[in-house]
Order: sequence, then structure tokens, then C-alpha cells
Amino acid sequence: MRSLIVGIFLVLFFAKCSDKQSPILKFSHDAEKDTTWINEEFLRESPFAHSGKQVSYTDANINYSLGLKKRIGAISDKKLRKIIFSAWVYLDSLSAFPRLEVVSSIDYNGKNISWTAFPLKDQVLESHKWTFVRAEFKFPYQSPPDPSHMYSVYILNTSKTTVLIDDVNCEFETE
Ligand SMILES: [Ca+2]
Repeated sequence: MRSLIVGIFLVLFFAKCSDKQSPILKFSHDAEKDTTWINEEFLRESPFAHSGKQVSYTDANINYSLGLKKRIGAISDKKLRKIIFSAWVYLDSLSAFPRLEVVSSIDYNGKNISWTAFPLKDQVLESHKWTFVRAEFKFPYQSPPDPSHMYSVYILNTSKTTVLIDDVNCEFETE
């Protein structure tokens, strides 16, 4: 009987442990109107918008998509584990590859201290169609980062073709 009670207790204990998940902080933008994101000057009306009327527009002259730029301390006072960036993209041509990627970057005092690119080539198989893309980055910190570090994440299009981006979503996972 005693071993049965201990067994039930252990089952309940491990069930409780498996419920535990890291907190997630979300930031989303539907490319309509917001004041806390970067490259909003390149939002344009488009009949092809994935949501509403506007998209983030990139081409041979405009290389940076709508993106999030925030002080680490403004994101969370906890240690950041990773960010999951997602968005919808619409390519005029698959020749945008390999020069279309998600960039995760950290600056401090105006100098870059971390820069990682995540290629999107494997996720987009057709042009002239909205495709959901996703990129995951681990944060490089071994200890809680300086809250004044500036974090940014966006899509970089250095190809010569037009790529539309809409419904950008950033989820930060903390300890
Ligand atoms: Ca939109």
C-alpha cells in the first residue's frame, strides 16, 4: 500500500514537472501601423497584402524588412534563451535565394557584438504565393546580458528582386 502511495506521488510529481514551460514573450506586427518597430517607412499598400492593406516592401534598393529593435532590458529582465521569428513572405522570383535571410543582431555602444543569419531557401518553394517562414536563434549570453544591449531581428533581402513581408511575429523565450 505504501509503495502504491509513493508511486502515485511520483507520477503526480513528474506530471507537474512536465507541465512547466519557459515563459514566452510575444511581439507581433501585421505591417499596418505601429510605433515600436524599425523600417516602417517602407510599409506600402499592396493588393497582395497577407493581412489588411499594407506589407513590408523590400527590393534591390530597400534591403531591410520590418523588424523588431529593442533594448534587451526592455524585452525582459530575465536571461533570454532564444527567439523564434516568423513571418509571411511573397517572392517575385526564387532568384531571391540565397540572398534572403533572417538576421538576428546585438549591438552595444553602436558596435555589433553578435550577428547571425538564418537562410530561408529551404522554406520557400514557390514564387507569387504567400509562404510562412520561421527562424530560431539562441542567445549567445552565458549570464544575464547587459540590459543596454540593443537587439534587432529582421529579414535582409540583398537580392535584386522584390520580396513582400507581412505579419511578423517575434517570440522570446526566457529562463
Ligand atoms: Ca498587413
